[in-house]
Amino acid sequence: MDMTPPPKPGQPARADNAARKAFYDAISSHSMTPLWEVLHALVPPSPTTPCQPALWKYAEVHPFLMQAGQLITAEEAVRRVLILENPGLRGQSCVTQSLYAGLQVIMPGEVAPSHRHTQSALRFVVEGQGAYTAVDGERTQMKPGDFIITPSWTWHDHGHPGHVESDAPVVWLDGLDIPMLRFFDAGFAENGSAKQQAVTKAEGISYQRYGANMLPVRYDAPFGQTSPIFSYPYERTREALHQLEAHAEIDAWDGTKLRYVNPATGGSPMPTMATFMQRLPAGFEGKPWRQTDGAVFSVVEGHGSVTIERNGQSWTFDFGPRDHFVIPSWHTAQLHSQQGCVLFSFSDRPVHQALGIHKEERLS
Ligand code: GTQ
Repeated sequence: MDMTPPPKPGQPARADNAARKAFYDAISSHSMTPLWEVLHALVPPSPTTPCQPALWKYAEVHPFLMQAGQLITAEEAVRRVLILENPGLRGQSCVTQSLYAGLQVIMPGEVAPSHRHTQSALRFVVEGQGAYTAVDGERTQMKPGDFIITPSWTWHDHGHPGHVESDAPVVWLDGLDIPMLRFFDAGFAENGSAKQQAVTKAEGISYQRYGANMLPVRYDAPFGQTSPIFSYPYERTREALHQLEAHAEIDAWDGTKLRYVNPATGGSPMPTMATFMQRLPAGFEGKPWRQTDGAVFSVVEGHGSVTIERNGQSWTFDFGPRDHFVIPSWHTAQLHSQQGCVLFSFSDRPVHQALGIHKEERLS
């Protein structure tokens, strides 16, 4: 005998599973689905990302970059890049849900032809000398550790005029907001009519105009919300961090960490991506933290390790120069370094901040 009490007036009877399934099938053919089956996943108690902690050791990546250099020219490829694809997001060309990262290689004598797109790009130079990138009529040399910006919708080409026989390939990390623009369906792109854009400005002119803690008197934001500084040279960043480490307090979580700024706004260099450089002193045993912005790291100098934890799972990555790793959203991370090291990183933090959803916890 069914002991279930009869439904009270206004309350439906508990449908059995078969009846529910039939109902879901019926509404499915009308492009509808019940919220109550997915509510928990849609509104999780804390971020549940498919993005996984990941490490790319340069010793493993480098031979493939050189092989790519033999397989296809920069001109044919347009951009000869090996995408750093997050193992939890294979097939999506992204390193986190919102960010793209890749290692681009250019050989002496090559040109990566001019184009422009609404996606913003950052270049972080990993290895080699002699290549340049051109934006808006100005070229800048790419030296290891330099952080270079390609603002949204600006013509850009890359080249390596070096001698084919004696000069080495140049490799840099590309960081782009490709997945974000894809999410918003806001991507546009165009190829240039000329392979290389005309050089109309003296090299370094942007840095003199915007990089001396001064701005033109009638400042007109040449790239909208993006920083007018084209290249942030490593020698300046390195010296600042070196002096701060020697003479100022060292943060227990970050070591000595600075963020790159748009000098006109004090905000991030690009509207979608924040960039950072930090130095961990020798013997550093960092405290754990977590933040909603998943971050991509490029190791500049020295060695260390990062321990990452989430829901009882843990990962430890030992890193050295030119290695790359990812700390996903809301994963607890701790940095360690015996000998000291310098780390570049970037994330989508400015978007979290603009939306008022950025969250960071510093644990002890
Ligand atoms: O250099 O313009 O890694 O358009 C991906 C897309 C680099 C670039 C990438 C791009 C570029």
